[in-house]
Amino acid sequence: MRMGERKSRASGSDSRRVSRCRICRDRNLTRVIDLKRTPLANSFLSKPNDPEKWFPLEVLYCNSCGLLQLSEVVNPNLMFKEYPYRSSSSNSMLQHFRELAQSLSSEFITSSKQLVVEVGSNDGTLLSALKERGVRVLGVDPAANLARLANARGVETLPTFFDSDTADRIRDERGKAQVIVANNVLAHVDDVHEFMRGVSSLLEADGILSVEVPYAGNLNQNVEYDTVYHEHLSYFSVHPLLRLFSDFDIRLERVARLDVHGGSIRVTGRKTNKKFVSNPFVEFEKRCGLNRLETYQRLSDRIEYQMQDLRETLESLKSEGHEIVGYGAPAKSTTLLNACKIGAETLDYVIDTTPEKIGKFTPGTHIPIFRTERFQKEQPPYCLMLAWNYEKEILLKERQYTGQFIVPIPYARVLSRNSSS
Ligand code: DWN
Repeated sequence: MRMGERKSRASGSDSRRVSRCRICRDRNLTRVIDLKRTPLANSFLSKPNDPEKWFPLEVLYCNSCGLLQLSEVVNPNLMFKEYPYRSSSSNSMLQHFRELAQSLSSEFITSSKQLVVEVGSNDGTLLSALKERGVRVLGVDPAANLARLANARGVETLPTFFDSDTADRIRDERGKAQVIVANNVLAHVDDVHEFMRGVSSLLEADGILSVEVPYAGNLNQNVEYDTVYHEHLSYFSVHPLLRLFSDFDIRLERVARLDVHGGSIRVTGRKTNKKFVSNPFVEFEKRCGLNRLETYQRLSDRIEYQMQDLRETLESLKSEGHEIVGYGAPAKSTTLLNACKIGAETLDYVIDTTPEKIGKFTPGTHIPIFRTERFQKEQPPYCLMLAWNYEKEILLKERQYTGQFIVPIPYARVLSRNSSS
């Protein structure tokens, strides 16, 4: 039992063990990362002693197609039916989606009759920007709370998971889609073949699929172990994606590296029955060793070192009597805090801007979450930047902060006062 895991253990129906690779179906899977049992990343508690479910958090490497994937698949109904994460929760992501709307509409949409469908459309941030450009849009998102937010802002959103049935219903009622967007969604999908069957069925003959996923290259390069949590079933590199796309007549045409979420890739594919060619990115990944088991076995050792280093950094500050708080309550902080065994004995509180998180307690570690204003008023001497992927935005926003930020990834750094790292 882990610290805090005094509550109900998950019942069998809440999850299943993986025995075959999600993409190539091979059984030759090797465990490369083990972050032990953790609670669900976005299961914030109303009261600190509310029951919570814990699950193993292990990453497997497929020795056949190279996909990194979790060993345990948690029932998506436990994670996505009410969802506390909003795409609009940072200026960085608002700007990111405005730019994406501009590029999608200018490059792929030639008529207001053409349809853009976003799977995992969240609160409608991207589709709202596309709609402002006169694009016909439709959202699909299983989170009832987010679908309500999107519909209230005029972005029609179906509150359901995406699969071939949903795709056929959309096609029959509204016609085929010229563009399907899936940002930070494919990594969350267990049956990716069913997902791609729906994409292929819904897309026009020359339709475009635009997918953003956290990149396994960044996970490896920056030791981003906290981006491993139960919502993220897969950790993609281009090589396995190329194979998945081609299995469903989607030719991968472009790979772009993005800074968002600790480093992501945007892969753009076009539906076609033409012959496929490999992508130069696959050669880049071979040079980086992303297609080799030993790369991720080494990553596991680097993760253990970084977690210990962070623990020691915080313990040293606490032993000197300093107060430390947390900045942001991202999903990734659930992994970081629970895997590193950092709890309320270390962080006095965490702050966040998300209405659904304020007043709640962090999963597993039960640290209270307050508004940012408390941090700005109290000016605690140290602040662990749990939302480290927004370092620049936070440092700019908190330039009046008189204390010192501690940035945990890629390694524990204590920033000097009023400085960028
Ligand atoms: O895949 C996913 C990624 C894309 O988004 C989802 N499964 C879940 C979610 O992951 P996350 O929660 O780690 O995402 P963020 O965007 O890193 O979360 C940042 C958190 O920090 C939010 O709760 C908002 C908060 N925040 C804040 O309190 N003050 C963020 C900024 C920039 C701030 O100034």
